[in-house]
Amino acid sequence: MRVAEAVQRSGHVAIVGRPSVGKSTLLNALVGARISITSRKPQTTRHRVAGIHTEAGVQYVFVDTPGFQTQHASKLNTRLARAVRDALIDVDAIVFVADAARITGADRDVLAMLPNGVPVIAALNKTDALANKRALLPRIAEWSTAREFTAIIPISAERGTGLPALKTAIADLLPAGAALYDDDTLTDRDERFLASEFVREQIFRQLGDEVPYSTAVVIDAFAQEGELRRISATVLVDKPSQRAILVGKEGARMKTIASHARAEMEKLFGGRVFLEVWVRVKRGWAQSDAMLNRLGY
Ligand SMILES: Nc1nc2c(ncn2[C@@H]2O[C@H](COP(=O)(O)OP(=O)(O)O)[C@@H](O)[C@H]2O)c(=O)[nH]1
Ligand SMILES: [Mg+2]
Repeated sequence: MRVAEAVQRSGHVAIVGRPSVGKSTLLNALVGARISITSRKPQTTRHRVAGIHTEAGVQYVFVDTPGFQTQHASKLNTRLARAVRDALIDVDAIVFVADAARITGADRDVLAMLPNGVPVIAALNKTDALANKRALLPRIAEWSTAREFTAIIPISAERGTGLPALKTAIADLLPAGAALYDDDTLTDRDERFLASEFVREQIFRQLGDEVPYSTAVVIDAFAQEGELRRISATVLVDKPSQRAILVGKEGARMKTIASHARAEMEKLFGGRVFLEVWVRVKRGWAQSDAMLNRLGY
């Protein structure tokens, strides 16, 4: 554990925005570790995950949220929408993330759902992808009429641009108070949860459009033997055809998924991981309250 600096300010900061604007990438960049999974597909994030960052007398507890759901209606998505609303209760500040290149109706819908009385900072992300940086100024002007933001800050979560300015703006909004977590704690989630997320992340990254939304991951066993972690996971799918896609020809796709997930686990956990992944058909899991409870949604 690092020598504790005296924390004088601490608080919870929700990261919100429509799907795929880079909320989870931003959380990871702010924390300096990959704890929240990311992919090009909307709705990769399904759980509330807190990422904790302690620096210069300030402890930030960033809360990543699932994107507001529109497609794929199911009991699962009802629960995700509730998780987003719950994440906004009792936060000291909100970072509203939007794509610096465009403002969409979905952005405005998210903005309309934010509670009054909590200060909101707008972070205009992916500035690295802007062909013309001058396009930012009219966008900032446009956003400044959409709501009273404490600050509007252009950032690139992927490159780290603008993040010191964002942190400073957030720190100004946090109340005086002692640390809420040890200052070497990175997340409120345990390794078992993070392991299941890394498997899900690869499913989202390695597969086509539809199958990932029909999957969930259960950790059946998690044992630590010295520096080695032995992890056994099951991927639930809805139909046999999805299992075939996930497993791939002679198991090749599942092998890729498992080896990438294992590499991410080893990086975060800092020790070797032995990972086995099974695939099981469990019809209707996304509509089953009992299953959703067991999965922690
Ligand atoms: N070019 C660029 N892409 C980004 C940036 N931040 C996130 N992305 C990409 O946007 C996609 C969605 O990111 P993710 O963090 O999963 O979005 P979320 O759904 O809002 O959590 C991923 O492919 C990221 O790599 C950025 O600063 N620049
Ligand atoms: Mg996300």
